Amino acid sequence: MRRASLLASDPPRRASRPLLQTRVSPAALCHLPAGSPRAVLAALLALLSSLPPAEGLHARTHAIELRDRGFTVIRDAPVGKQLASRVAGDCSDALESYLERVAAAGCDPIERLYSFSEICHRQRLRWDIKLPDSARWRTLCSDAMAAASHVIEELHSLPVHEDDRGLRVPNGLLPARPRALMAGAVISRAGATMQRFHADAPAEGLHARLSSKFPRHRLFTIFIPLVDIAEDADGTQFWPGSHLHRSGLPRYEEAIERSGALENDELALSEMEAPACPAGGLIVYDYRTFHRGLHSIGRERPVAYVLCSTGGASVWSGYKFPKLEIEHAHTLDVDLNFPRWEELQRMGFRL
Ligand SMILES: O=C(O)CCC(=O)C(=O)O
Repeated sequence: MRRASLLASDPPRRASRPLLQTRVSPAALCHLPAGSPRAVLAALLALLSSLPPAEGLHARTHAIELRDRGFTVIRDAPVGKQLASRVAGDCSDALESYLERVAAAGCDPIERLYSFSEICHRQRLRWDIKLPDSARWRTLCSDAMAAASHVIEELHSLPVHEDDRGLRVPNGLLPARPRALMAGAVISRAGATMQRFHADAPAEGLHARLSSKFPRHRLFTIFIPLVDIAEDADGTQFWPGSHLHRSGLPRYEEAIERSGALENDELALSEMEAPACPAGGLIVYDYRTFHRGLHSIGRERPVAYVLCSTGGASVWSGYKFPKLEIEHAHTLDVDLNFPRWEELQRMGFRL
């Protein structure tokens, strides 16, 4: 189902930051003395300099979407296609080299589940990797952070959503400026199946509970698709509004009661959205929002990500990637530590 009500909550009370008061009225230009090119030039320059930056123009709209729906797509982010496509190449190379090293350590890189400090394989043909440091990678991450930060800071200047209110903690006490915690890339290859729906921060967990009390205590993931994503194709699917403290959990529980799993629930499925996003655009989502990676359409799909926090929220140091390096895998019992997918399925695990 497409978006029902885009901006359901209160309109923001204050004007968006980039809307400058110094705007020169084009009508004023008509009153400049004739034959005064300097004055015309000065007025034109003033007019141009008063225009808000492109991302600023949209910051409030994205902030309201992120607040109310749990995700927003910034299609005109400054990351750009060229940088995205180069980093896509870097992802491919890094993945290939990790897979060779995993195989050399005695672990089948496709048919087994494993987690190392460089690469995790939590679903067949979908990997989460750390990118080797490079100027390109740093630029991509910092451009993405800069664009997303406008939106996130704007979000913290808005009234809190009705369904997300907890303690009335004065908003000024915790930092509203996002802090990057970690970065990596999720790469799915031809043959990857649909992920299960998941929230990175489950509703009963510590992060969600603290978020419900402190409006600035938030984690956000910034996804940067590195190839063009079409709507309802092989991108990420989100459940709008599922992050909200008061209404998200009851909606989830009702779906489970009706159908046993979100994946089987017609009503929930009809509400899901898998937005289009060009390579180098951004999808920013609240960590509590339910989502899943869709099945592959026969290509490699890398998506870079930056995890960031506001209000002092954090994740533990071994989060996602454990300390164990690929090279040390051979010291472990492979069957015990890195089970085969087929074995896990036989044992009843839903992957
Ligand atoms: O593949 C995607 O689009 C989403 C990946 C994801 O959510 C995950 O790996 O947890």
